[in-house]
Amino acid sequence: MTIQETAEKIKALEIQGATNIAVEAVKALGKELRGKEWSTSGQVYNILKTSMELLIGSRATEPMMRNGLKYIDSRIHEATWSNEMGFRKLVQDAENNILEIFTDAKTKMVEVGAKRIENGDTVLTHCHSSGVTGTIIKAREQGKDFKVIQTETRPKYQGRITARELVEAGVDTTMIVDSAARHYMKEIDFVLVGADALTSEGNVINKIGTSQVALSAWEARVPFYVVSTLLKFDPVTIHGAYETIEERNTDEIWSDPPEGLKIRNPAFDITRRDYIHGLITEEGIISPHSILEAIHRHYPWML
Ligand code: RUB
Repeated sequence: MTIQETAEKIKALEIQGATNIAVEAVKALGKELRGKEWSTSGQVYNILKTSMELLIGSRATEPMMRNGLKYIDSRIHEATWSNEMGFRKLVQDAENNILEIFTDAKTKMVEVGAKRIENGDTVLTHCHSSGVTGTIIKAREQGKDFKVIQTETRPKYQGRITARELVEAGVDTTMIVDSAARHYMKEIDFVLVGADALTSEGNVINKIGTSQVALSAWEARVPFYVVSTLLKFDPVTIHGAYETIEERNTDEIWSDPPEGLKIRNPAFDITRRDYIHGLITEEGIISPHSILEAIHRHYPWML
């Protein structure tokens, strides 16, 4: 896929979920850099800059994509190369390395998360997170018998992707409308949701509605876990910047509304760390308060 095709698919949610977005963006950047004609390093930096801008602009709230692309960017800026072959190898190595970092982190995180699920549990999830479905499917593969309740996730119904994956894996799965989450909370042992962004304060940004689920879980004393690799951390939040919350086209909510009606369609919301029992990460289950130390330990290149 070209950079343009990848950016369009990301924008249209044909590629969705922070991890899938980051993986496809990294692959598209690698392909573009390896395939383009250039004769000076200045041209290379230009191709790099415009390609990154196009991908990053496709969704505003995706630090894992930005971290992955910046990893390749800094490897290119740090290195010297004398010919096209040397440059292609440099790009291929950087791409392979970051994809390996993504895969290793996710594999470890899923192992940790799967241990948390026990026979007889009922788990609630919201939207579609490959980290959450990976964790649930791993627990199922380990022979555990449990139930999942999952939201349909308006307006784009990503809950259907979750439903398909879980049913295919033989998980006992029940779909509910988003507004029924509070109603079922008394049946839930714990909540598992994914993350698009982790901030320096330990707050989590995920699909719109996540913070309502967190509040109802907190009120009902149900543990609320976020399944996220530390690669979702947004370094600019250390310096005071707020994570941008993407606002999407209102057609997704109502394509022929009455004239004069205002519609808002934020894609994500912020769940404060106070409502989060733990972050299930590649390092283990950690408190949201300790995110910065964990980043220093694992990914100093991100800072
Ligand atoms: C998806 C979403 C997911 C996170 C984490 O929103 O909120 O929970 O992206 O996904 P959208 P993963 O459908 O708008 O992209 O665990 O796969 O990284």
